Amino acid sequence: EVVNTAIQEDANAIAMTSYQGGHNEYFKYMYDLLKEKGADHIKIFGGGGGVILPEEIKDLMDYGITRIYSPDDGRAMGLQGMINDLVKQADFPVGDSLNGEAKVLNKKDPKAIARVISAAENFPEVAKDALETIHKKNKTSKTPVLGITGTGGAGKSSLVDELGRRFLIDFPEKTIGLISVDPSKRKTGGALLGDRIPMNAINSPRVYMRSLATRQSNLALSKYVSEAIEVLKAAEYDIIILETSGIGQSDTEILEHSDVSLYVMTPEFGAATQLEKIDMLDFADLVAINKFDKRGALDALRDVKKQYMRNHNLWHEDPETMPVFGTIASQFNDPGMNTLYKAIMDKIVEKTDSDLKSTFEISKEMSEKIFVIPPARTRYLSEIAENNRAYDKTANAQVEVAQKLYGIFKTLESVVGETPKLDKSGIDSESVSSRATDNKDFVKLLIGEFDRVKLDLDPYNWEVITGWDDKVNRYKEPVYSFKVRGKEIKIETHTESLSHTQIPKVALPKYEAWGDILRWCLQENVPGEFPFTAGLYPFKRQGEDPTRMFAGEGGPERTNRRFHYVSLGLPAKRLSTAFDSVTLYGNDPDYRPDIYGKIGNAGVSICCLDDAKKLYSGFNLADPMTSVSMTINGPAPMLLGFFMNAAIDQQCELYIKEHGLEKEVESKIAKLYKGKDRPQYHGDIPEGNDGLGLMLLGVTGDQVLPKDVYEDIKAKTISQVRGTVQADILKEDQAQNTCIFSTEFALRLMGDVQEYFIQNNIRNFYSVSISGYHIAEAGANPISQLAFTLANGFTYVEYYLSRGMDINKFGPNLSFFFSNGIDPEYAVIGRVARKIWAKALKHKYGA
Ligand code: B12
Repeated sequence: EVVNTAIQEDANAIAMTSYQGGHNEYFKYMYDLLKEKGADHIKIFGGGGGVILPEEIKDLMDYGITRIYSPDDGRAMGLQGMINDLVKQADFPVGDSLNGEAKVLNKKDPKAIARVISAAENFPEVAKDALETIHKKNKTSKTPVLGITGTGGAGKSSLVDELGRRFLIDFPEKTIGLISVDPSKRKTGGALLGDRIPMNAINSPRVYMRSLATRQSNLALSKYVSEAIEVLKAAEYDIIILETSGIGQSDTEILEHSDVSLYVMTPEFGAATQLEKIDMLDFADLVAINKFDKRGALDALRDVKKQYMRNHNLWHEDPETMPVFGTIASQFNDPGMNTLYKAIMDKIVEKTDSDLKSTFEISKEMSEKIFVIPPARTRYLSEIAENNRAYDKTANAQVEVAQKLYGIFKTLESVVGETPKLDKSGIDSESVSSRATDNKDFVKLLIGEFDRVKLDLDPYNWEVITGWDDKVNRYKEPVYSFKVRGKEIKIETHTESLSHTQIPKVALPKYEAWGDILRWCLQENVPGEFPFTAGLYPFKRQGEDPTRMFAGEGGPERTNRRFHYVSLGLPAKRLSTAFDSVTLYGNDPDYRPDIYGKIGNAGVSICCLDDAKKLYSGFNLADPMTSVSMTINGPAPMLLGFFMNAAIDQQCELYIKEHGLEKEVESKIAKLYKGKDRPQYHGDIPEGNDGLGLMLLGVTGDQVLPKDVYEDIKAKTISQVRGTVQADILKEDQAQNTCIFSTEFALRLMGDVQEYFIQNNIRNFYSVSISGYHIAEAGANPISQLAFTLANGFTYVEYYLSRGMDINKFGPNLSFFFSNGIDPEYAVIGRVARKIWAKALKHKYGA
């Protein structure tokens, strides 16, 4: 893809960052491919921080890579210095000589096409003869040109991509030539030819695309556009699409170059009178109102249709028949895009001699955005901020009340000479009045005042105040017991120091005033109690260190050996799995030279169930002391499927052994395999691995056990497994980029997984690890890291709620993961996160 792009664009150089390993193979393959395609004049520049070692840099540069920049280069030259160095070596005009390319254009060799266009652009004198031949040849050309223009940011490139995709499906044999023109900046003369970025359909041998810069100010088209079109006509493409940069009045220039024209705008054109100023509404054959999901889209559609009628003197026609279409190009199989595509093709057939009669089938639906978050809920982040501020405000007001009550209480104590008794309703007035002698009236007044003020105190907060001493005492007891998911857990509250001093694990503040106590309980509190500032559970888990055994390199056996090595003899196995980039991007670790070097590099390669079985073999995945985390996102549902099935098949294996069914099962497997080789664990089984999970390599439990037995084992296993799958697709979009599906589709998959978790009682496994780490590594400070991460978490909450899931059912399956650093804010990142999350979940979402 990279090499083809560079050739089509007649690029001078490719600049590439490679951090994932496999750079030696990758860069050399790129070089070889360029050479093979006769394009080794294209220079390759690269970088990859410390990942590319100095001796590798030398080796790559000896091979022919122009320059690999190292971190030392970064330090010595600075980023700008490196860019300047790259540009200096790559900035020369191409196309200074032609060698008969014009004569072979109809072979559609991208290199020849690209070169003739460059010559026309950079060396008109050199290209003169070739262009003359081309012009002569084109006199009989019937290739239609579709011109597309419109306002900047209207989504033209995505729309062109969607039109191209439909064309390629509609006409399985036909080809597209595409020219995209981007504006040159007047100040620097440079242009970012970025129209390719949103295009996916063009990665087809039936498409040639070339970007051009306008090279002149205030104009939508490059001077050389007509020559580029001529070149593509001579190359005998079946349709030519010309997309322009769209800057105001010069839009109409496109009409000179096109047979059919399309104007692309958005609903946000301002007042209807603004439409008077759009020249293209006089001339365009068709109009698309893209981003039709924006507010006011239907009004815009009506206004533009009316304007079109006015401009074209179609007063007596039905407005509905005007060629104005609402589209959402960013949406898969958008009905509006389908209608637009069909209308364009019909228009091309009507206006030109081409044989492009479309058989594309369309429905009568209108473009309607399928929202992940319902439009009525888009203010959720503001609502959460309002909710949490309201909580703080109420808390402060309650603290005031509590402090007042404490003042009265202390006064009473002083007047009566004894501490008044407290009960559920307030002060036990009997006990106090009976003691009061000379000051009866005053005491009565105080009690009355106490009762009056107390009306403003939430009964829950009164319990907090009156329960404080008990709470303090509970942490003074030697053992604290609490329940987690119905299981009673007992934990020692103190550790003993060298001098036999008892050090409390949880030390409560020595407050006496009720306001202080209440503030602390409402905003901090002990671990395990709302708002969970100090932690989710009353105490840290015992018998399990808060460490993970992190591994991932090579194939599953190698990583399995490493997992056993790092966890040998430890009671808890907390396996954390890093996958290689091939797995992260959902690719098949096949004989593909572009990914070959990355397989098993900086992560383990897992591409099927058997790989997962080998990876975790010898660890009982259903054991409460085993927990597995998987750093996987794009293909998370698939890898989770591998993991769950590996766990189920382990339990099937234990069942088989327990019931002495080995022979029977072996013969069933032998029958299934009919003498073919079975998958196996390669190499020696390491110390600590008892082979659990390897019996059913190549088959699954349901193939060898009765259905009811298998279903029982499955249901039990998946409700027992412990761990986390990262799966946070929003942060992928924002920071890490291992996206393999659209964000919408990936979110739906996440929702499906969560629904499955609820239906199947999967309580000990987190369906997502909402990740701040990646956001931090992409440049966020601790504050913005937390803000983005929590926002992502709340987005999942809103989305799952919109699918009808119960917050109390999916809430426990959500987990978070943050990055740490040396700024003091990091020291409190978890506390702040828990506090914000808890207040929102409880008070906004009713959890
Ligand atoms: C930040 C980071 C991330 C972030 C990236 C966020 C983002 N949006 O940019 C996140 C968290 C997403 C990430 C993820 C992963 N990462 Co990472 N990551 C890093 C880290 C810490 C810093 C890289 C960086 O940006 N440095 C800052 C840049 C500006 O400096 P530089 O790298 O030194 O580059 C200089 C020059 O080389 C030059 N340069 C670089 N490229 C180019 C290109 C051109 C054309 C030019 C002119 C110059 C140039 O300019 C730079 C300025 O001086 C490195 C470790 C490290 N300290 O290098 C690991 C590291 C690269 N990651 C690594 C790994 C394994 C991963 C994952 C595969 C982990 C996993 N298994 O899930 C994933 C892969 C994600 C993916 N999409 O493929 C490994 C790679 C190991 C290997 N190849 O053997 C590293 C080395 C960490 C490690 N030691 O384990 N990572």
